Amino acid sequence: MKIYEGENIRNIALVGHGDTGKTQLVSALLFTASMVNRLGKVDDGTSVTDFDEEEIQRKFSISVSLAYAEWGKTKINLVDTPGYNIFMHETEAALVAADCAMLLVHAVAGIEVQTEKVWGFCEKYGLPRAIVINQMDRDRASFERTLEALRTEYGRTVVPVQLPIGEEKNFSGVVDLVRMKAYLYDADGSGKAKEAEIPADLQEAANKAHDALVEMVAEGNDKLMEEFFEQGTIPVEHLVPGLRQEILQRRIYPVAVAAGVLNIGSENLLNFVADYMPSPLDRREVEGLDREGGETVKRKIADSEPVSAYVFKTVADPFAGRVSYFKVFSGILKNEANLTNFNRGSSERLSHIGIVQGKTQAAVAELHAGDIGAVAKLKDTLTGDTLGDKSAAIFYPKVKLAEPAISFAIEPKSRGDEDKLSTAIHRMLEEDQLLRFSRDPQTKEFLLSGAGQQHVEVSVSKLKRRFNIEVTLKAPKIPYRETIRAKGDAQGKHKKQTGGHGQYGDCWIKVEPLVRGAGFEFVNDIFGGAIPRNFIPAVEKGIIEAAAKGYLAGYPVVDFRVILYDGSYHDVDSSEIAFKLAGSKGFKKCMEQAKPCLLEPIMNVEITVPENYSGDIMGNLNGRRGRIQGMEPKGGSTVVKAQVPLAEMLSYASDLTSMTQGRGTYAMEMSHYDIVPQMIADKIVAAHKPAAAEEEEE
Ligand SMILES: Nc1nc2c(ncn2[C@@H]2O[C@H](COP(=O)(O)OP(=O)(O)OP(=O)(O)O)[C@@H](O)[C@H]2O)c(=O)[nH]1
Ligand SMILES: [Mg+2]
Repeated sequence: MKIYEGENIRNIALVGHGDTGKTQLVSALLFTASMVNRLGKVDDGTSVTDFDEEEIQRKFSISVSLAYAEWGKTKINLVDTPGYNIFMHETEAALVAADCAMLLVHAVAGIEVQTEKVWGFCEKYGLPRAIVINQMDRDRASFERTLEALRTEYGRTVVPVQLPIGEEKNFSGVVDLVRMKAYLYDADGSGKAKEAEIPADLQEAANKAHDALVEMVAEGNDKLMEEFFEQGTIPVEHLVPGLRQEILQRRIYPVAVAAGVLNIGSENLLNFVADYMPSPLDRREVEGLDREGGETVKRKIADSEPVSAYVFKTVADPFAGRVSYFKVFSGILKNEANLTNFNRGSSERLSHIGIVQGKTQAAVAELHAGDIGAVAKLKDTLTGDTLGDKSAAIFYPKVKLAEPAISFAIEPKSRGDEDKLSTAIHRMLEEDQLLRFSRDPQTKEFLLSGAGQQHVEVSVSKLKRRFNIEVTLKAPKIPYRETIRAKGDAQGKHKKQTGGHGQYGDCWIKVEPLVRGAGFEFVNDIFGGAIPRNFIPAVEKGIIEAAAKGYLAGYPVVDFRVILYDGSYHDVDSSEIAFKLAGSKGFKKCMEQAKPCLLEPIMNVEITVPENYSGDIMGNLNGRRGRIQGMEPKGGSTVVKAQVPLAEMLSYASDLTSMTQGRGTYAMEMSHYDIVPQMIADKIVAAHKPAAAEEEEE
């Protein structure tokens, strides 16, 4: 395997809405560059980067995959990312490894919800980007309409560098607007093009587009502007570096065209990436911290610096074990290197470093600053860790992702699988940063949480396929709470005098409501030793324990204050346990007076949908006891904000998918508890009554 220097490397992430053809285009580019010996197809399950069984079956990308194309003296590292809303956390986490992006836009559908989302990611991470209007061969594909939409949304710096030759079924090649040449593609999908003169019927449009491009490049560069004024144009040898510079500085977003399935445009795209897109060295430096939570320091992206690498992804392979994908930010990483994991203070040996081509890896002797690689079997390195030369510690920032929006209760199908389940799930958690596994302290259920229903389902499917563990998924129990709406005042007395040693504890307590979220407060208002000081914590403990068990339906009682103000004791018979029981009894008696009620968790929900669905979405939310908080347009979409009870949201993902044909996206966040409407509360209480009754009285 050839060794590449940073300036000859391109790290480009393919991003875009689901189904725009990213995975297909990667396979086309790889075939064109002779990296693989056939044109892989997503539809046949033979693409290079959707190799996971789950992806082949579902025909969309679930996780980020890597590939590389050797093109002339350049190695182009291709990062294929998912465009499906619930897997966008994968996409975001991998963008750290990219230095630029290829944003795919569907030639029929135009700008879609996730187009906006990934545009936002590119802004956030400062990535120069090229836009590819893809699937130009489809019925109703339109370059002009799509370009117009892009310019309306992202401004006049969105400038074509190519024009399509033909559209829909006549799409057969591209015009390169820099060199003013036409490239006609073979119909056999080889991805190879023949250079030709620009077709006569496109000449005028090409001239106009060329001039517009030249002007745009000149606008950002005084020297080129002068040249442009003097000569009325800019010669190609100046236009190429000028355009490259403008792209790098994000003053121009070039637009190209392609059809991945037919492999049209691939050669031009590979050339474009090699000639115009930035190398990792163009960033010059990268920021990190000198220690966790410490000061910001900068590291030059150069071979001459001490070696450092950031792990941006971990794959749990049932055979190879843990595989870590990393980017070398500085220095030269040699095979067999011993590096320090700064985050964990441990040392790691990187045996058999390699570069990744879909599901396979090729060994390399070394990787230079800016390159991307992989290594298996690191001891304790996980995603987000920095490895490097012991003498030059640096901590690259971890990517902060959104929190899971939905949880399901899971249970292994066969009883003996509990231990196996937890081991397997922990390997999957290493791989998927948004997946969470926890045990609800209240309901005792095991919970698997993710970005959406399908995310959790895919994880369950992986558990079965990779680790041979079958689980059942259930909607989780909703973590209701109980509270009080009025004051209460009562005595709790525990007295037993049966033979020998008796038990005696006696307290008078008041309860009163507190504001939402206040939790529990205990006030000791005992004067004159009515209860000896050493027994007071026992009273409090008795109340806390009783409150945790709930009064109405077995959910913890929250947001109330207890004031212990009187009591009595017995010199011999009083004990901690007696006062605990007294506290618990006092609390229950107070509850009788305090108008107890149920509280339910309310989520803040933000839903982004194509404009024409917003009416349906609002109607549906109203039906779910939702309160609409606001609605605003964003691109061609509408963002609806609402507060909706969690209980009503469990089945929402699938509803939303069917309402919007899979194009919707939403985020949820638990925001507060509010009182459950009486009718629903009655049902919940009724459902819990028998269980609650059993526990009564000690
Ligand atoms: N007609 C036509 N179909 C295409 C083209 N590119 C991709 N497709 C089809 O569009 C569908 C989606 O392609 P993918 O490559 O999986 O799209 P993606 O952008 O990777 O989708 P996600 O992984 O879900 O984000 C598949 O059925 C492809 O065969 C194209 O250029 N022309
Ligand atoms: Mg894909």
